Amino acid sequence: MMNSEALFQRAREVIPGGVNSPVRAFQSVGGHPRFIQKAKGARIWDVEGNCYLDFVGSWGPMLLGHGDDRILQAVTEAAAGGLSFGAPTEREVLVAELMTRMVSDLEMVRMVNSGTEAVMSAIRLARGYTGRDKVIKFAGCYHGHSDGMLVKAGSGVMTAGVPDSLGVPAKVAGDTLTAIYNDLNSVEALLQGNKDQVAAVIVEPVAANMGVVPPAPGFLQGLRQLCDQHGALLIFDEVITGFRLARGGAQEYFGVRADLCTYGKIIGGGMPVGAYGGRKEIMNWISPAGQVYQAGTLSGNPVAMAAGLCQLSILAEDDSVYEKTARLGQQFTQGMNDLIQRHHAPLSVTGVGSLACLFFTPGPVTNYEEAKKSDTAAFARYFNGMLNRGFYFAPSQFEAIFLSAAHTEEDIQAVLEAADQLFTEIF
Ligand code: KE4
Repeated sequence: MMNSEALFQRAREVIPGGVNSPVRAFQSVGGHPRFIQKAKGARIWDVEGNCYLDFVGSWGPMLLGHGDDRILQAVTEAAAGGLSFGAPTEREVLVAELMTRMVSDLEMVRMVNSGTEAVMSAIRLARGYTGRDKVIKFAGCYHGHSDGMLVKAGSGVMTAGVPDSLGVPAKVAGDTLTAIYNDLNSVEALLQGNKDQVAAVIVEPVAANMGVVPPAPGFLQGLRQLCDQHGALLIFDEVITGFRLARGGAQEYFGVRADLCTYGKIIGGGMPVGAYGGRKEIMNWISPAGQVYQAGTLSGNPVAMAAGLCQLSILAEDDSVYEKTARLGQQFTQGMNDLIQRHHAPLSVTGVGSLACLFFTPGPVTNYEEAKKSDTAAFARYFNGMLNRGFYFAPSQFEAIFLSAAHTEEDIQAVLEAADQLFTEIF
């Protein structure tokens, strides 16, 4: 098998930028992406056979770790019965029933094939339900690549330094209003200035696409109140936080109810699955029950549903996953804080549960503008130093560290020791 560099050369001839998703391309950290051959537990192996402790976890789906034998068996058994029928199956019902049992207030869900589709559909539903056109999002939050969401977006858009994408018509972008994360006044000003025109406020309950930026105390509760006052729906984009922060996601973790939630990643167990859901009186506006259209050839795909059903069934029963990953998150953030102090390093660390981020700015980082102060060149040196030591982090400052139940305290200790060495070199 060719090595990563040669494969990347070949890939760039036939795939834009050599990757099927921009942030994978290592553009902001230099060098070439590692082409991965296999993964198991908390580890991945590249095509040269190098082993890495993985802190990306496929950007969130791998809460149980890679290649969980129970999920592999579920997928294998499902595949033996055929890959796709384009007709309803029992498994889709089982997944929807399980999700609505795990998340209180979630009464009905529709399966789609990605987080982007889930968000795009939830926004169309909010517009159809309210009869309003405008949507408020937050600078630095990323909600997938549907046109209206590529306005001051985070993740790969932020990494590329292109806050808005070409190809999005001004009249479409014009219906997307941008507020400041953790700033309720900026939301209220937009709602007041667009009276009775805002269909929804969409928020990452923990922003994890500008690095990890936790909601300030009262921020999410404040959004709930503002949406109630102005007749807008509150959409929690839980593509990352859903079933990760808690069984009931961010709604349970923070005790704030959203009107609609979007999901992805974990609910597919590594297979392409997204979903959106909420109260029946809203969801029944979705075709064919209602007049808001949305469809998909592979939605509820039986093999993907088997993977999602298996992972969610494990999470529904096993409290230790949440206890352990939260404890590992604490160990990481506490250990990093100690190192930052000891090295007098101009860094700050954030974390919520099994999500964390090391910002290359002294912080505090509470929003997009503050996150953008990060020294991305220093981050690149850290990233490559870690990669060369066998630790695989997201190749961008503006992403998250994803911990899994397959990581151990020894793994976290090893990362902290490597960071200690690197900080000595860098600072
Ligand atoms: P997908 O269409 O990539 O499945 O989901 C889009 C999406 C929606 N909402 C949130 C909060 C998300 O984080 C995402 C996707 N997350 C990125 C990681 N920052 C996916 C990685 C990538 O784009 O390659």
